[in-house]
Amino acid sequence: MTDTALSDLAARVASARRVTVMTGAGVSAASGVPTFRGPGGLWRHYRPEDLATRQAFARDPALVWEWYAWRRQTVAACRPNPAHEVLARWSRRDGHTLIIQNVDDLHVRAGTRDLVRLHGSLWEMTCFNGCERGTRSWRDERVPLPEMPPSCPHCGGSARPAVVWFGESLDSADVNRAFNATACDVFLTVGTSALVYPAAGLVHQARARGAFTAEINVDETPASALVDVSLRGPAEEILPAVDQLI
Ligand code: BV8
Repeated sequence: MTDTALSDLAARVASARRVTVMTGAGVSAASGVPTFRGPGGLWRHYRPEDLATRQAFARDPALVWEWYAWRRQTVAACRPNPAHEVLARWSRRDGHTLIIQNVDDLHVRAGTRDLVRLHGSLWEMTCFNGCERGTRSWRDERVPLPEMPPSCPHCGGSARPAVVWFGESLDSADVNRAFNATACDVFLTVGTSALVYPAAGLVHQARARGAFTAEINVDETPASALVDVSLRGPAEEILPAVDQLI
């Protein structure tokens, strides 16, 4: 990664009226949260896509809840890192939008404003049966959970994590906000493998709408060849470096 690429991105962010950033699991890696596809991404021998589905939960809610309890326990011991902190500061500027795929809420804990949370939160629950009052999510940050698997306080049925599972549609309001944010001057993706849709489609839309597009990732991704500049390195180092130059 050349200094020119770094200063070029900083100059673009500094002069932009509208900046949209989208993050993935890589932004929380330095905080100790396992990514999905990196080392430690596999829980026992299950692929996340095998557990994060309605079918998997219906088949074995105790197993799926054990996985989510493990992730809550892991994240509870983690703190936002410098990447989260830079993006929290940027979120206070006019014209900045942060779109996140992560469900660990570390961006929230870093004090980020107005973020678009596409895939929900590990710390919220809804009723799996969709009972009337249990459709609205409730927050539960207890680690460990006193009751496993947890039940819906309204109908006594199973509670589920308020996350978007594979095969489930995202909240249309979040998708609209994310789509509207692709009308920007700079669209920056940070720490995402750009494999999960519809999130992975946003950089394409931003490019089609004339935005300068950039990527920060330790590895190459399917988006690397598409974006105007791809900065190879850890987000917790590159974002503070860009921020310094603004
Ligand atoms: C849907 C919540 C409508 C749950 C998550 C089009 C084409 C192909 C497939 C589809 C398509 N449209 C829909 C699909 C199906 C599916 C999909 O995309 N499948 C993929 C796997 C091919 N999408 C869906 O099902 C979506 N729903 O489309 O509904 C519909 C309905 C029915 C039928 C059709 C359509 C729902 C998607 C949301 C799923 N829920 N999370 C939970 O967490 O338990 S997704 C979950 O995985 C995360 O939230 C995140 O989004 C994704 C993981 O991706 P990343 O965050 O990028 O993490 P990953 O580990 O992969 O990569 C980390 C990256 O960081 C790496 O590149 C690494 O190099 C880098 N890195 C590591 N360390 C660092 C770093 N970079 C910088 N610094 C570091 N230090």
